[in-house]
Amino acid sequence: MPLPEASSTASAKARGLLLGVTLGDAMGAAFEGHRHVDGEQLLQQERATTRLRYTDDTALTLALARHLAERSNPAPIDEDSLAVELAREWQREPWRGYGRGTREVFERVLRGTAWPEASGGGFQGRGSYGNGAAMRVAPVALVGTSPQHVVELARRSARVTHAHPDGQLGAMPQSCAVFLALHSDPEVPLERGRFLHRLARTVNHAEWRSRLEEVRELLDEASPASAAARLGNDATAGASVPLALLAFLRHPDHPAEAVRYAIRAGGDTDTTAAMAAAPTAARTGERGLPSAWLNRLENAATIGALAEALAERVPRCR
Ligand code: F2R
Ligand code: MG
Ligand code: MG
Repeated sequence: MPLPEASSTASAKARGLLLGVTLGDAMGAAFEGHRHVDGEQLLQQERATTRLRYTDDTALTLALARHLAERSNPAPIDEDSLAVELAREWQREPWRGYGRGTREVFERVLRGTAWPEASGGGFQGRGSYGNGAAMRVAPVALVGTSPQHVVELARRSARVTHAHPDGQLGAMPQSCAVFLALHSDPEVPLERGRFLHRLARTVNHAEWRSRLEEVRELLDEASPASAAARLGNDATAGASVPLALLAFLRHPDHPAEAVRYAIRAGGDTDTTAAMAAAPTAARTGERGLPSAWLNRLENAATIGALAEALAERVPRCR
């Protein structure tokens, strides 16, 4: 699957990816924890003119993006540095709404504990299976050279805070979806069954294969509420990444619709909307994002500039 040739396309797609994550997060933040979100509530949020503020999902995505931008292939992740950089990002703006487990990991890292111990010490030594590693993983798709490479980068980026295997596994299909969408041609309809098959083959884990199979079963008809009832919509990786993938696959060429679907499903809305927007906007590029939302977004220029720095690293083909 060749990457479109023009570097302006790589730039537009990278900008779409990072700005899409941020918009999904910021649009969903107002509803995080709501059991149901009706169309009227969502419309009010869309019509508002107030600044759109993002949360921990974006803050950590940008920290990972900066980490990747400062390093070169073939080893773009240094876990010792990444753990400290993520923790410092939390320390800089702790009010962005972080998960309790991740906050505790960051406190330990900033006290000087090495990341394997800091990450492994959470949840009575089981480690976190929260969705915090999956929600921030999208930028690894910009530097990865193949699906296998991307999921390995995802696992390494995840384990500095999420020691539980499911916390790491959640980041793998999410990163792979963003990579495949980034390298897809938006002029050619996405073959959704084939897309899910590639995800399942790359992640190669029985429990996640069955989650992806459930997503396949819901591709054509499920309402957001029934999808949430079947797949889950909470702050764990296993009960949020499948819903986000479904939202993307329901609307692979329309980031705003993917975001609306994820938010209407309720629960961890900032995170599922951010994760749904990442592959969708990586596929369409920035032009797929509503300008009315972008105009309200905090730090949009800085985020766009970071995306352009990473766009230079997107491989031309694989
Ligand atoms: N934390 C929030 N939102 C609530 C507060 C927002 C409020 N508006 C505010 O401003 O304060 N959102 C963010 O957290 C989620 C990402 O979570 P992360 O980083 O993975 O954290 P954590 O705590 O490790 O895991 C999240 C939950 O998963 C469950 N869990 C994880 N591992 C577990 C284990 N081994 N055993 C049992 N439960 C486990 C827990 O319920 C954790 O709280 C995103 O939503 C982000 O937006
Ligand atoms: Mg959040
Ligand atoms: Mg959340």
